[in-house]
Amino acid sequence: MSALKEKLASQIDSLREDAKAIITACGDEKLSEVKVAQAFGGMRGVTSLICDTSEVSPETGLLIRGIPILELTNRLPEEIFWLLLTGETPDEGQMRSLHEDFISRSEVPDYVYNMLATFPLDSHPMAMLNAALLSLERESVFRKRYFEGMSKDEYWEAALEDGLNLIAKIPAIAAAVYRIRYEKGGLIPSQAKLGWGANFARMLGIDAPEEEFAKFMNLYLTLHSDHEGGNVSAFSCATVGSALSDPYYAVSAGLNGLAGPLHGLANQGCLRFVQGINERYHGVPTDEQLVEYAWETLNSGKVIPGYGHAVLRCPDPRFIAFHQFADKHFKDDPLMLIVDKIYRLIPDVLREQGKAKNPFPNVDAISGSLLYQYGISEFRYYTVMFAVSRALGLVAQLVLNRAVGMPITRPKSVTSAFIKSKFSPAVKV
Ligand code: CMX
Repeated sequence: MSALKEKLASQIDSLREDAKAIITACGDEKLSEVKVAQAFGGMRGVTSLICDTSEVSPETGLLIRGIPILELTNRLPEEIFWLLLTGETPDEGQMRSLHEDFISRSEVPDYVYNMLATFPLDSHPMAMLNAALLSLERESVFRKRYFEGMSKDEYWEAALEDGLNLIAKIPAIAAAVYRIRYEKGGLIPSQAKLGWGANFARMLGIDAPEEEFAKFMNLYLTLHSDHEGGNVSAFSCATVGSALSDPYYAVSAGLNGLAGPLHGLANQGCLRFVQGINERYHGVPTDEQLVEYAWETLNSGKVIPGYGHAVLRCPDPRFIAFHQFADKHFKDDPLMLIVDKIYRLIPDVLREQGKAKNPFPNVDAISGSLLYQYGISEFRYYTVMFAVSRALGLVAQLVLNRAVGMPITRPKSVTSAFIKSKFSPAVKV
């Protein structure tokens, strides 16, 4: 048994007992109420989910198992995965075991690459990634064991098997998407012993200083790994997984949500925004010019990409971590100077406009501009990198949900006619 499975196996009973004890002790307590406006408003502010891997504090941002993300920026993504799943940081032996486990599972079957090669070259890289993950579903241990009659107590083990296989393979698949979609030449063979993030960085074949780019990639993969349970990707993955669709279906569903411009795709929108400013003003604009540009954007009905957040009410610490990295490596680059200026000036513009509840940057305000520094100019690919990282959180949440026996997600809906007749009988239905 791998060290991770052993660790989880030792925790499962108490996880289940805890969940039962909580429901017995306070199952009737209210977490929140739902107003009509919230039912029409994407359930914003409705507290109704359990997620133990991470939480997003509106005032301070992401905490992974209670640890602020800014204290984890020197950790490898594999360590973060262990932490997300078990609530503990792995020791050296446990890390070695996880590393070896990923190496042993990393080979991607040829049919996945063959299928990717048949995609028309105007396909979206996120569609290619998700199609590849779905094609791997034929390998699902969860589905096979479910139909062999696996007991409910074993769901987590089978979900972990699929999840580990998926995580071990996703860097090579994502790198293949990049090289095939953008005609970068042959695939670069995996060297899984380099580590999950460094191997991904290498397989992309980017012309950048290898050690620095690997370091950046590890930071990137750590920062995007998880963001509690209610964001579109996590919630979609949990919902599909709750039907006992296997992890390939569930993770793919989550990553499809990540492809939306209001979620993961905002990173490419933000880089376009920064480049638009650079082009318009032939470099870094004056403060007045930047404010003018922001107002033009807002007045034309567009959002400022990379700013605002459904939960956060502070500068995203993931933005801060990237900002510190940029400061060290790309301090005088014009795009980074613009990113910096936007950070200084845009919050006041958004405050003055008075719509966005959070005028501060989220992680997408800078991540695309950093990728661009390393010569990755294919905007549409950026979300694929986000997806590689987010797979860690999605799998961790999925395994824990199966471990505690979370039932199928099924909130109740009502019709708008019901709402009118119940709360506003004067309004004609
Ligand atoms: N620029 C302009 N207007 C903004 C804005 C921004 N960056 N952020 C929010 N608003 C507007 C909303 O569009 C909304 O306007 P309407 O009332 O006209 O519909 C109003 O402010 C209130 O929105 P909110 O409650 O503050 O924000 P939401 O929870 O509805 O939406 C988010 C959150 C992220 C979708 C929104 O801030 C946004 O569109 N930001 C730009 C896109 C972005 O950066 N997305 C990445 C988010 C990170 C992630 O989850 O991946």
